[in-house]
Amino acid sequence: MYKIIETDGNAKSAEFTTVHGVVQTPVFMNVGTAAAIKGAVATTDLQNIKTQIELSNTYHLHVRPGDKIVKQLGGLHKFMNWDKPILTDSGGFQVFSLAGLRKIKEEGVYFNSHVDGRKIFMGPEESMQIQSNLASTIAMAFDECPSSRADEKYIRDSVDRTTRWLQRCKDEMARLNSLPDTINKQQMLFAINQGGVFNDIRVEHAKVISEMNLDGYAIGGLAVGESHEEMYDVLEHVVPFLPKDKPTYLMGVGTPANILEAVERGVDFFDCVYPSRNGRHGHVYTNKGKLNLFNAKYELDSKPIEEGCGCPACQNYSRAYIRHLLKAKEMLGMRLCVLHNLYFYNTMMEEIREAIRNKSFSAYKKSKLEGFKENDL
Ligand code: PRF
Ligand code: ZN
Repeated sequence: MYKIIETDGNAKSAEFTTVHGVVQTPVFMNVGTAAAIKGAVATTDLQNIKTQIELSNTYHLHVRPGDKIVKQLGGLHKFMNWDKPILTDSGGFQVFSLAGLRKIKEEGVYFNSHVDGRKIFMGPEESMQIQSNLASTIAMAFDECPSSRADEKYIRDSVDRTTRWLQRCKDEMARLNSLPDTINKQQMLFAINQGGVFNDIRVEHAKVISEMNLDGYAIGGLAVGESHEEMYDVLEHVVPFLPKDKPTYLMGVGTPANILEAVERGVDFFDCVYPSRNGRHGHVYTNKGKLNLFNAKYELDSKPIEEGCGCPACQNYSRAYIRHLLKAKEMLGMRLCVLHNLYFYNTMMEEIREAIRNKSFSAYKKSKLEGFKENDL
């Protein structure tokens, strides 16, 4: 159930109710690709960094340890010891970005595992079966994310196939949710809008999938090489054609600035590896832009990463100490940076929700963007 609490222009703040609890939107999903947030962050840490919902990947968990093993162990929630919502991406995008040789056919995709090279086939039914075994809260439809360099004809054919795959995902999910030994019989399914930067294809596709009554609607195929302006333009065109009474999810985006721009255009859900990946490289977010803790100027800096930050790193340790840990290749250095960065993103989302609920989003966005300019890597 998706209940809008307040709107401010096209920005909206809502409550999305799932079997694993309520998600306050806009929300940033914390990425745990292989059932772990990279940087030695445990699910028991997440309550201290305001995480509402975690994201894992169908493809990775199918390859290792295997979704059937996860099912035997009671599903992903039990496996990871995380009882709040989990969204699983369908595998489509990961197959296209990771796997070696691959062949796309009407029935699905043939490819080689990035772990051991073995041949794997994944189509809409297989993706739904794997996600049902994982028993995530929200499953994503199996889609094709075409390259940003693909031509219009390729994109049109690909989007039509993604629509046919969506119907097959829906049918298979309904069948799986009715089976007695399915762990989460209330698993939800989100559709994915594609169409590259061709607004007419995007809008046409949005209209078709909106009629298909899914639990939520994602916008895929963005942040794959097009400019930020092109991405914002697609959002302005396509969001108005997605159902207003369902959540909207912009996949794989992005920087804090990207998120602010997309919220302003009506997006509710986000996910991105930036906060964890940057944290592992000692790059930390602050309200005055990103800092590189490897920089010599932090050698004697006894301040926290950000003054006033409530995260486990800033509450206890200095920039100088974390810089030392990073330089000494102590795992704790990465871990503290990742905890801070996720806390930063999750806190920004909290502020965004508050700003929308106070009808002051554009002032909030302006001041936030102004601050980021001060210091950027
Ligand atoms: N499709 C799927 N997952 C995704 C994407 C997509 O297009 C993207 C694109 N930014 C990120 N993750 N299934
Ligand atoms: Zn902090």
